[in-house]
Formats: sequence, structure tokens, C-alpha cells
Amino acid sequence: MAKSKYEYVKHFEQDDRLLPGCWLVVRLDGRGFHRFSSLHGFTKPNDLRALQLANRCAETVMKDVQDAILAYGESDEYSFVLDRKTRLFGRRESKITTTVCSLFSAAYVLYWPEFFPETPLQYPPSFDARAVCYPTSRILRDYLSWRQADCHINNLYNTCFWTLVQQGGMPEKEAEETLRGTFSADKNELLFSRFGINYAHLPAIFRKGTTLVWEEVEIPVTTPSGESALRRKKAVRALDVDIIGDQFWHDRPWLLGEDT
Ligand code: DGT
Ligand code: MG
Ligand code: MG
Ligand code: MG
Repeated sequence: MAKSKYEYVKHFEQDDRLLPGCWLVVRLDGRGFHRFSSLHGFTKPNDLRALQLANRCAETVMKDVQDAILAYGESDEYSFVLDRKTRLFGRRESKITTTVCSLFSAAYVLYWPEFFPETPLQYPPSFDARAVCYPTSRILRDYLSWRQADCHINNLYNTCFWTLVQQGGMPEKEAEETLRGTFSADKNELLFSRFGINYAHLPAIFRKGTTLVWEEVEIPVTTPSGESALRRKKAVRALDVDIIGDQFWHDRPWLLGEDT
């Protein structure tokens, strides 16, 4: 077929194929969620409904985007790990990030009323997205450890801050000053000695974030001849466990393959 004289404009497009053989991570982060969370009355420091809504959206992405092997979410962010061998969209960065980001955003709006039945959305939420290539499984694990450590550090701080304010009746400025320069051990001690709160006993979803993985499950089915049977099926499972240590990875050797 003859090409139109306009075809040449195609050559202005830039090649944005992500490095071959690397793990691909797409991280989304809520845009202006400081304002969004306060306008929609998210509970402080953690809103379980908001976390579960984000988990629901991430599950949608896992099921719809080929080669998503794991996802990790905390606060207003979610990271998706795509298999190092993925050929999704020819590994073109913009195609991958925009698809993941728009699917997540659309799901956020679609499922919003399920999780916030009494709170109408005030404006369309949006997310930014970036893709990063990680050449080894060790570095990929360090990336995920970085995010889970971030979850822990922020959650410990926010838990102390809001406990001082909500239960201790302390003005926000004073709570901030009380926590300035404190270490983790001080914060744990403050929660325990002043409020009887054992940080380690708070819900794991707040302390660890959520990790989504594919797992094989058995579901009861009825055969055409009317008998009960079990059918094996892959399903997305949400875990609120430590992913920094080795245990999680040793229990699931198929996630990273040989190179660890
Ligand atoms: P950005 O990402 O630069 O557009 O700006 P923000 O405002 O989204 O900032 P970011 O992503 O660093 O921090 C997340 C904000 O979302 C932070 O202000 C706290 C808020 N947020 C996230 N999860 C919760 C929650 O469960 N409850 C409440 N109350 N706030 C939350
Ligand atoms: Mg951000
Ligand atoms: Mg944000
Ligand atoms: Mg954030």
C-alpha cells in the first residue's frame, strides 16, 4: 500500500523500549493525596477502606496486565513488578506505564462506592507513574525492601503523631516537636509507656503494606455429571507480611527464578 506523504512524522517518535532482561517496576503514586485524603475524610493515620480500595485496583491490574508477577502497595502508592522476560507492548515504557496507570485510576473510580458508600467522590483522582529497570533479582528485592521500609518508618511516625494528638490531646505542633530527633526505639517506647500500645500488635496491613502474588487455589465445582470436585485455579492473593527478609522469597522460589 502506498504511504501518504505524511507518514514521515512517525520518525519523530522516540524509542522508549525498556532494557531487555531486566525486571520492570511500574510505581504509581496518588497525585496530591494529602488534599484528596483530607477532603474525603480518610481516617488518620491509616484508612483501611482506602488501602483496601487500592488493593482492589491493584488486583485488577494484576489480572489484566500480562506478566505482572507481584505488586506491593502502601499509603497512596503501588508498585507492579513485571517479569524480566516480558514482551508486553514490546517493552515500550510509555505504553506500559500509561496502561497500568489508567487502568488503576479507572478502577479507583469504579470501585470507590464499594469502599466509600457514604462518601461521594469530589473530583477525579489521578496518579503519576514511572517505570524503572532493575537488572538483578537482588536489586529488585532491595527496591521492594526500600518501599516496605518506607511504609514502616512513615507508619511508626504517623501512629505516634496521631496517638499524641488524638489520644493525648496534644496540639499538632507540639506532637511534631515531641517526635523530632527520636529513633524507632523511642517511638515504640512512647506508644507503650504513655498509651499502652504495642506497635507490633497493630494491624499488619498498616505496618507491612500489602503484597499481591499469584497463588494456586482449589475451588469447589460441580461437574457436568453433578459430582463435586476441586478445580485448581490461579488467583491473586493479598498478603500483609515481611518481604525484606528471605523467608517470603524462599517460600516462593518461582517468583524470582534462578538468579537471586
Ligand atoms: P504528590 O504525591 O507529590 O502528588 O503529593 P501527595 O500529597 O500525594 O504526597 P505523598 O504521596 O508523598 O503522600 C501521601 C499522602 O496521602 C500523605 O499526605 C498522607 C496521605 N495518605 C495516604 N494514605 C492515607 C491514609 O490511609 N489516611 C490518611 N489520612 N492519609 C493518607
Ligand atoms: Mg509523589
Ligand atoms: Mg502522592
Ligand atoms: Mg505517596
